[in-house]
Amino acid sequence: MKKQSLAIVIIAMLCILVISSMSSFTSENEPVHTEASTSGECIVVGFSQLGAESDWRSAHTESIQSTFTVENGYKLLLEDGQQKQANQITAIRTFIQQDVDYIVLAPVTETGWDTVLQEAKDAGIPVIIVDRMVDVSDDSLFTCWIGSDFYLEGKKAAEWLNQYTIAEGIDAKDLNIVNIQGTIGSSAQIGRTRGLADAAKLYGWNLKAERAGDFTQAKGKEVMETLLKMYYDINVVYCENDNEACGAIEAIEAAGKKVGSDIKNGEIMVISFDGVKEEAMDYVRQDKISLIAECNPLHGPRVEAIIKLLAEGKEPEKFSYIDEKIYSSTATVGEIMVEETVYPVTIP
Ligand code: GYE
Repeated sequence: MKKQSLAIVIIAMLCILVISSMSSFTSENEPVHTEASTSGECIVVGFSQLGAESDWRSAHTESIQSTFTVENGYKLLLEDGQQKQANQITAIRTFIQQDVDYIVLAPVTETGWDTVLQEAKDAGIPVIIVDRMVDVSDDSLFTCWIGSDFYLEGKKAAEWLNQYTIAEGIDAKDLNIVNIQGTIGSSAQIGRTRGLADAAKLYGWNLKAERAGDFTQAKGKEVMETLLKMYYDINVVYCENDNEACGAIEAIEAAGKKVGSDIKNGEIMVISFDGVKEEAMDYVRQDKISLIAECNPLHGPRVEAIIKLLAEGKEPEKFSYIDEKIYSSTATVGEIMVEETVYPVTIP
């Protein structure tokens, strides 16, 4: 008898808790999809990561994992897309079936997301896009996006090169550049490739080749080996991430050539992106990489802040860009100006 009445009291208290949390929810604008959270359980987040191609990607995954922990009140469902959009689409459909509270998507390429994002929208599940962008006909298919301005990163790298050549008295037409690109069709590739191509056209640099290196060290090395055989006069290698840069350096050194900023004395200059891989930052300290335009992978806390806003019924910014630095091995250029903003050069 005693046990029975205790059980009734506990059930009653639980009901009061659930009802009060539900009413605080419906009092705001549009209630977001948070069934699990309103019943006092963990918030369920489905994260479709595109793969594990680089050190940047590992740091990105780690940032999400260490934010959405059970201790912080979350249940994280993580799916690795292994560079295939089809896998990511399957993951999103599984998250919808599982009725998660939020979907976080790091898309491998920009196009081809309309249908599956419509499905998530129809299911009333907010989708937060991180890192690369999606190119969809209707922006209401996702809640918001957070990441880097990849075109700006490319412009910063190119403007630094322009200032460097001016300071060193190197003629624009003597620059023979090859670009080892990232995953073709990804925002990071599109923006960084454009940043260089625009500058090459504007300043009259020879952009000898653009080849996909898939953001991996192995492919960066392989592509560089091929390019060195095709062009004898390369003096700048623009790598669209640090893993490719490390691979390219292996290839250059194996071919008996020297990497470094001293183009006038025959060194091959390496320019890169990210600044996450320790080996690459060491290469900047050794002047094996001359410039890295930073790309910040620590999205976990930023995504959590967005989820908290949504849970309060508030609207996050549709697009949030992260501020980023440039790192160089040389103090030749003290600062650069891009889009009316001054970026000081950081020497690590
Ligand atoms: O630069 C690269 C990674 O999309 C910003 O993807 C990201 C890029 C990053 O593999 O290292």
